[in-house]
Amino acid sequence: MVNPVADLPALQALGWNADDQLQLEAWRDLRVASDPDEADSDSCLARVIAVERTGLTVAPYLNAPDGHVPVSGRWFRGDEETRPTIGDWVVIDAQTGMLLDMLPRRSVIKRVNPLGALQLIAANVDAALIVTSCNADFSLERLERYLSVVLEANITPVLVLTKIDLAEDPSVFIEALSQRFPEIAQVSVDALSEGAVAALASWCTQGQTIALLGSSGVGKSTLVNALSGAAVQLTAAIREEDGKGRHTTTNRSLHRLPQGGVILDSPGMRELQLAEAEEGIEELFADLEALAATCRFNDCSHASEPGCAVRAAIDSAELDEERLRHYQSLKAEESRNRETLAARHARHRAFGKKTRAAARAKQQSKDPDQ
Ligand SMILES: Nc1nc2c(ncn2[C@@H]2O[C@H](COP(=O)(O)OP(=O)(O)OP(=O)(O)O)[C@@H](O)[C@H]2O)c(=O)[nH]1
Ligand SMILES: [Mg+2]
Ligand SMILES: [Zn+2]
Repeated sequence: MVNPVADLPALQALGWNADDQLQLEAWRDLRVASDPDEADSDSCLARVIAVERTGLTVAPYLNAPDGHVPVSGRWFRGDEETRPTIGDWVVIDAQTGMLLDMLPRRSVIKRVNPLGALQLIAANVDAALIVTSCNADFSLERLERYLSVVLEANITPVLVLTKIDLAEDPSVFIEALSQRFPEIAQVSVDALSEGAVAALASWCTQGQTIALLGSSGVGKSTLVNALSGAAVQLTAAIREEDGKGRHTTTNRSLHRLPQGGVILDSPGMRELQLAEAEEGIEELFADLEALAATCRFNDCSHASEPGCAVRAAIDSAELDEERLRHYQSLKAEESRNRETLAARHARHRAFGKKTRAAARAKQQSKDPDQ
């Protein structure tokens, strides 16, 4: 049975915390209930630090020197949500080094990828640094997307504004953020300066897993390097012509920080299409939701209905009309994507059933006694 006490310092160096311990206990209760022999098995815990086509890289490195854990087909056949992703805690057979199981996640960041499929970005994250810079990347609408996804996952969001040294007047950006997102923690930095480390230190302590999210070129890897005190990630100048990044980082990776936490660097995203984020949107627009609840009609579209509290708030300049538009379009996108994903999922399952039935039929025709 997994006994994390023996490995505790190694696990803690990878971000293991009290919440992970609770997840382990929940998993253990389930396993022992379904298979009492499990209590005697020889297995250990590790964290997924990279995902490859043929398997996973985990740490601590166990008996495989490079930490590579081959993964049997069963893990890759299933739904995206049941496959291990970066940040997952997995149970490994101490003898064979094979993947046995995965602990239930305490948080997961997901999106719909450009091909329209669900993609997990990271699991078991405590704080997400949503990075934007004082240039053309800056978009309140984009930040609302990231915030909806992060709040949905019960992860603490932190808005990080970089390149304040390059802006003529950074206070314009800083104020726009605090005005639009008064409840969300916010820091503004020159990511190349010493000050960046101090500004982010409180989120990077022992037991914390931090994920960096944002477009290409905003300075995510620069922040990893600043916090690490070493050039662990490649960075590159953005394009002169349009200020866009060059997609320098191409793989997700997890790094230990001298402050005790671990940080996930990820490739800049061209767009963050919402997967499941209904509650995240509702949390981000809680004031609007509360207003809408006082409209005369339950199904008020806040267009021209009588007794519309949202319209009244816009008319009295209490509410910015742009926020209503963003809210409505995020809600519509979210429900559209949810329906598409559900349909995809159903097709996928039906296809799996059909191929299994065909394989069985083939087997039976070979073996007439069956
Ligand atoms: N002056 C200044 N330059 C910065 C700052 N942050 C990042 N940069 C520069 O911006 C460029 C892009 O930074 P990266 O860290 O590579 O950006 P990234 O977000 O990791 O980009 P991808 O890996 O493509 O997603 C580099 O040339 C950095 O040196 C900042 O706060 N001030
Ligand atoms: Mg990068
Ligand atoms: Zn209304």
